[in-house]
Order: sequence, then structure tokens, then C-alpha cells
Amino acid sequence: MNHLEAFLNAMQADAALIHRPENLRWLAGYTGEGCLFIARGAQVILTDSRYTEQARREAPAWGLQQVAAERNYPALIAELAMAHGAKTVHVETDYLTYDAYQSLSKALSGIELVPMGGVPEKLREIKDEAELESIQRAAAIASDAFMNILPRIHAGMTEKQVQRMLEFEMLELGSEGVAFETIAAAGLNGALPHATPSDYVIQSGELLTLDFGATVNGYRSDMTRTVGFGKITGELRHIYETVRMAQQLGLDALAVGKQCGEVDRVAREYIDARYPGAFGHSLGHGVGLFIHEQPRLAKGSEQVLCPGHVVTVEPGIYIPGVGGCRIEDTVIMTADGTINTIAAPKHLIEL
Ligand SMILES: [Mn+2]
Repeated sequence: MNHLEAFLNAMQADAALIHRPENLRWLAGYTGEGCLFIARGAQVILTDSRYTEQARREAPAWGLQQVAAERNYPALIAELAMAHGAKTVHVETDYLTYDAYQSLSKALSGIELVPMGGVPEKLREIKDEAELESIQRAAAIASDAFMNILPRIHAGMTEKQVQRMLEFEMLELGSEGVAFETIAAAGLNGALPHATPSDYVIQSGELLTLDFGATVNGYRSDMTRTVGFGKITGELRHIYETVRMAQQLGLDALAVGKQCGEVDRVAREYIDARYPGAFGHSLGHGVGLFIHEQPRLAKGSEQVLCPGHVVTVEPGIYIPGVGGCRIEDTVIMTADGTINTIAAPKHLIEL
């Protein structure tokens, strides 16, 4: 079943409007601007003249309506909704701006706008073969880029310099762009889980956390490696080995049929017993067209892992005034077990 069929089966309203760019791509294979009107028996891309040829090429099976000054989006959408007798229309209320919603609501008087309620997000959880292949290629690019820069990074470089080198390498290896803003956090900055790369100069004896990903066909990968500069001893080494063991326990706990919260618990208990309160975020998340998707490997989550789920496993320890460490892989759940898409090693590398 293709994505559109799955969406039509799950659609509760008479019609749906899709505005989120990733959902346009997921449903229609269309990567330009505009929106989709979907009813049973009608699938239409609405866009302006800058994208009409692109829409024809990318989504030949879809109808096309060109907006213009006198045929603006709300007016065209109203025409389509009336033509298909839609009394209720799904909209992405978690994406549209208040103003956009208001003008739609005004143009579609008499038609009820219904929140989409996470239908595409739920369906996007389970990846098909083509999606898994894109994610695996993105993961291989990121992992190879990391290995390629290791001989070239050293103490004395800034976080930003390492970031640029890593991102350039991913582009060279075929990434369409970064999967998200690269994190490069050295020394005490490592205590910030989502640190922004700065001009801080990396010192010998420090850890550097690199959290990054590549993009292929719009699909993302996500990985984190923490490397040392010079000799890493004492508490930093203990922190590293604790995270490494927790990450392995998390990977080993992944299994189809298991609850996400159960996987989170295994890694969390290991860290909490050694560094109470130092692991604040969830163990992992789904990855796909968005860097953060369902399911979440989070405390208490009763969601059950299924074949086709793609999840990260990324425990960390963050201690202000000391530093931090995170190790992350992106893993595919299959009926026969798990596939770890990230090949880069996880022993403590000391550069
Ligand atoms: Mn992640």
C-alpha cells in the first residue's frame, strides 16, 4: 500500500489539506511549495507558477491547480471542497499559523475544519523499503564522514572548525544537506546536551561531543560520537564508559513487541545508579523525513516497537562544571531483529 492509500484509509474527514512540506513529499513525492487537497477520488497539488512544472514532473498522477492573485489559496481550496461535496476538511492545526487558519475558515464558511490529529505522523512511523534504504544511505554518509575527519581534527581547533569540516565531508559524500544543526560541544560545553558550536578552542584532555546527521531523498540519519583529545582519565573516562555501557544496554533491549518505555528504563537505571540526575532527556526518538518522529523511547511510554520503526538510542551524561558525553546510533527494527545503521566504532577514541 502506498502512502496516499494508507492516508485515505485513515482519513476521518471528507477531505484533507496538507501544508507541512515533509508531508507533501511523503504523500505526493512533491518537494515544492504549496499545499495538497485530498479527497476520495481527488488528489490535487495547489501551487504557483514557480512550481507548476516541478509538480508535473514529480507528481504526474496528481491534479494541478495554479494559484494566482485572483485565485488565491483559500478561494481555490473552497472551490475544491465545494466541488467534492466536503462537509469536513482535515487541516494541520499543529502547523498552520493562526492567520492562515483564520483566512481558510473564512473562505470555507459552512465547511468544518477538523484537526488532523497526527494521522500522517502516525502513518509515517512505519517506514517502507525505499524509506529505509534512504535512511541507511544517510547513516552511512554520516558515519563515513566522521571516520574521514578523525585524522584531521585535533586539540587547538575550535568547535566551529570541527563542525564545518564534518558538514563539508558529509556534503562531499552525497548528503543533500545537514539533517539538523550539528552539535559540537567540547570541554565544559559538553554539559549542554544541545550546545551550539562556538569559537571555543578544544583543549587536550577534553571530550568533544559531535551530534550530526546527513540527508538522502529528504530522509535523515542521526548519530552522536564523543571523542577525546590527548589522554582522557579520571571522571571523564568513567563518564564515557558509563554512557557507552548504557547505550549498549539500550541497543540490546530493543526488540519488536517491547514497550518503548521499557527500553528507556534499562539504559536510564544504569546511568541513574552511577550519576543520578545527569541523564535528563529521553533515550531516543523515531527518525525519518523529520529528525524527531514517533515513536519516542521515553520514560513510561507504552508504545510497542514494530518492524519498520527507526529509532535512535542516545543516552548521555551532563554535569555542569565537569563536561558531558553522549553516544547515539540510529537503529531499524525488523521482524528478524535490529539493524544498526551506524558503523562508526564506540570505544573511546583519543586523538
Ligand atoms: Mn537524536
